[in-house]
Amino acid sequence: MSEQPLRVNFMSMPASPKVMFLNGPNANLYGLDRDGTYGSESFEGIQQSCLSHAETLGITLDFRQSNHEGILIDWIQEARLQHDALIINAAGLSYRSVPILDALLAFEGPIIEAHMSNIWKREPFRHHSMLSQAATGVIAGLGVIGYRLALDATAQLLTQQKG
Ligand code: DHK
Repeated sequence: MSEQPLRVNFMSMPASPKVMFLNGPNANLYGLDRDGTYGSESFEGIQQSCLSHAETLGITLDFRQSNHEGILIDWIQEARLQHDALIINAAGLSYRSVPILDALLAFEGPIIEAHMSNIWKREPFRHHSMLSQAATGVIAGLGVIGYRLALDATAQLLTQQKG
């Protein structure tokens, strides 16, 4: 079976939609443990890959990382006013942060929750993300491929929303 190319109708997307991609605690350490759960690619490499993929989709991407819950909440509130969609990997905060959930619930555009690892294959405390309740969709277990898929999904959701 031949692979279907991704079709995004750029005509019906907002002119260069703005997407915020938030990364939570310890994401800056990705790649340091080559045999680890998150693969060998550095955080900077992952960021670069997402930025170039976003460019091919016509998306203006704001890719950020913080180890601090309050900063992530401030950024989600900023996105509420300035961005069309949100992609978030809140890392360990996914399982316990009511304030991040509340901030996400106040965001009106599409939200994709992304995890590098398959959280359901790991320890039980990672099996329930509180944030999924606010997410349009969840992608997990595909590493940086999942991040690019999150961008593809966001582009398509924004197209549908417009059309
Ligand atoms: C990243 C983390 O840092 C963990 O705390 C989460 C998530 C999983 C990920 O798979 O990207 O449990």
